[in-house]
Amino acid sequence: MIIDSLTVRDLALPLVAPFTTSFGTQTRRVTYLVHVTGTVQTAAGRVRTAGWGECVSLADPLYSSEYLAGAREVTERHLVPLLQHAQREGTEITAETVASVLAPVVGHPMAKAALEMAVLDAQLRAHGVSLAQYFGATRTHVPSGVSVGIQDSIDDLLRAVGGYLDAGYVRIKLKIQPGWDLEPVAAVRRAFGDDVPLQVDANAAYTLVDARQLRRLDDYGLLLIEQPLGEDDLVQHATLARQMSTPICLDESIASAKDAADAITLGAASVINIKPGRVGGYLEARRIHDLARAHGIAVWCGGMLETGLGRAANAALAALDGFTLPGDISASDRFYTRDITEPFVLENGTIAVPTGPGLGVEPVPEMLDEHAGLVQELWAA
Ligand code: SMG
Ligand code: MG
Repeated sequence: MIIDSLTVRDLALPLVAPFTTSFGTQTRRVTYLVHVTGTVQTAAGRVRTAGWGECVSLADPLYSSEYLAGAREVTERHLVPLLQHAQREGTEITAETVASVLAPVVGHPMAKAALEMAVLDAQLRAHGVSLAQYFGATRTHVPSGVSVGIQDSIDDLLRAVGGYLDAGYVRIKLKIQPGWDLEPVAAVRRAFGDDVPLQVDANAAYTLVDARQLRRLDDYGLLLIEQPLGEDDLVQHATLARQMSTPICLDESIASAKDAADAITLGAASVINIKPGRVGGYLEARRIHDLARAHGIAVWCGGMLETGLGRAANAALAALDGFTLPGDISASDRFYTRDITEPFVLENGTIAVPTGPGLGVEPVPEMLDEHAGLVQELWAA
């Protein structure tokens, strides 16, 4: 496309309830949205178009080294200028070229992914193609799992899990940390039985010294344990994988298709959580899906408390065949009283994959007025 404007807007949405993980508690989702406008050459001629992106970075560098103010800053000072320079020099900015144009900047995958998402949305809207079609995904609905934060008590946990099961979620993920692992898992199994698809996520809260404790989780028939050890601990994850029968799934450790290849080669993961923001965008996410599939490694789509924009894109990605496990793609009301798009709702334990062009959803202007900051122009027409 030929970009003629790019703006960002800060956004802050309150969560329906605090969400606690091993690294901290979120009470609201703060992020920024990217909006890009321009023209695209199509079979029908040159058409005007626009697209939305959403940054999945969290406010503080606790889940990843990337954090929101840094992502916003690198976008303004480095990434958008790279796109402008490339366009001036005659490189067409498309979803397929964004990553290589931005490659000189080291790191900052979430900031890069937000830009790529906006360009991809704009490009597909111009061509009248949905994101799911673009990926080659055929499923119309994706199974919906829910991530349950660390609670103040086992009673609170059982109430939360019971509510989600009643709502129809088809898989439960419990956040764990040292001191909150075996007991909550055992309590959920006791209360809801052995047939509930159940998995845990430690967000890197353990070390290999804890191997004996982690191995005790093998008694509970978990689908997987997600990111027990540190982000950089691929070799140690491989060691742990040989010591326990619960499949190891990596989240924070996988920042690219190359990381996924390394993890598979080392035996550090038998399942991969794919988060497009964490790996620099939906195109790299798609490559990880393809790579994992070729190796017989299961993947599922993770979540970063996305608004309806990111939720729409994640649903489209998860509609690909290789996503064989339910993702963290819950209904909008799991986190938000009111989403910034039309809400995603649970239908028989699934989320419908949008069918409209691009993301297939758009922010409701009234919600932006209420929850977004001023429009900041990073690339003026
Ligand atoms: O969007 O449903 C969601 C959140 C899922 O647990 C979730 N995400 O490590 O997988 C993860 C976490 C990262 C964000 S925690 C604030
Ligand atoms: Mg995780």
